[in-house]
Amino acid sequence: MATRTLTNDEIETFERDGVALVREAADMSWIDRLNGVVETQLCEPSRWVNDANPGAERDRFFTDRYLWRDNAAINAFVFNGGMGALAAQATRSTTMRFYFDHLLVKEPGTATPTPWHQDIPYWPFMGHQICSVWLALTDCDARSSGLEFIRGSHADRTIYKPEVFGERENHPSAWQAEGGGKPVPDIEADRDAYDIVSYDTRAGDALVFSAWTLHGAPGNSSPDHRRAAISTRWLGDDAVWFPHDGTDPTVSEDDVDLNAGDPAHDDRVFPVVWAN
Ligand SMILES: O=C(O)CCC(=O)C(=O)O
Repeated sequence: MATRTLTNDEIETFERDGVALVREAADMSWIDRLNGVVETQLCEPSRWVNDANPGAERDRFFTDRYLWRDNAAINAFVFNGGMGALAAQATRSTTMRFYFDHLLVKEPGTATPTPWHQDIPYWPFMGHQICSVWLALTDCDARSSGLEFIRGSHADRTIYKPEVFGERENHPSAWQAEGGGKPVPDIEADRDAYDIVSYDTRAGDALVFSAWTLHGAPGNSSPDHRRAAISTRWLGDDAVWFPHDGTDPTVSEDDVDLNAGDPAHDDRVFPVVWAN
């Protein structure tokens, strides 16, 4: 299948809402291959795993990330799967560098929500052409942990304090304690006060969203349906290296040839995947 491109309407939606749904962003051969990676990682996770209930077939919120260097399928997807082109179009960036990949799995009967949060404070970057492409690997709706967003929450450039995601044993830094920013408001306590948009997605659909957009997801209350996705993280033209306390330790100051304020021009760590 030819690489999907965004319509003007999808780009304008992304700019206005901070998120856009992209139907049929990846074809089923990618979905099958990536679901194979999910199965493998569930059994043999990387050092960057977060797993609330190892080995369980139910009630398990599992994430693994930064696999692109060692996993051939993820590497192929990053470079050839077309997600970088979507990120570039959405942010109107002339180049798109890759940051990291993130598998997110909720087995049936996983009550744990994904807490409301914004991605930017977790990452050692600053900029507004920074986004994620969350690709559904299974069909999912509100009952099975479909993603929710606060529409337009990227626009006022507020930075929110990081939230804790499940267990954090594999993370050397105490992210929540160290992170700056405003506390995320208690959105669940007053959902009607917010412009919440949620999506039913089919496997192969993607959600492209700004690193500044507040988002979260309910638990997976389906009795028999796994919810799996891969989020790829992307750095556009204006992304600059911004190391600070409490960021994701997968890429730290020791790993890059950059000084604070530099563009993300370390090709070894943040390869250019798309260029106009
Ligand atoms: O899939 C989820 O539950 C959370 C996804 C997310 O927060 C992200 O991709 O940034």
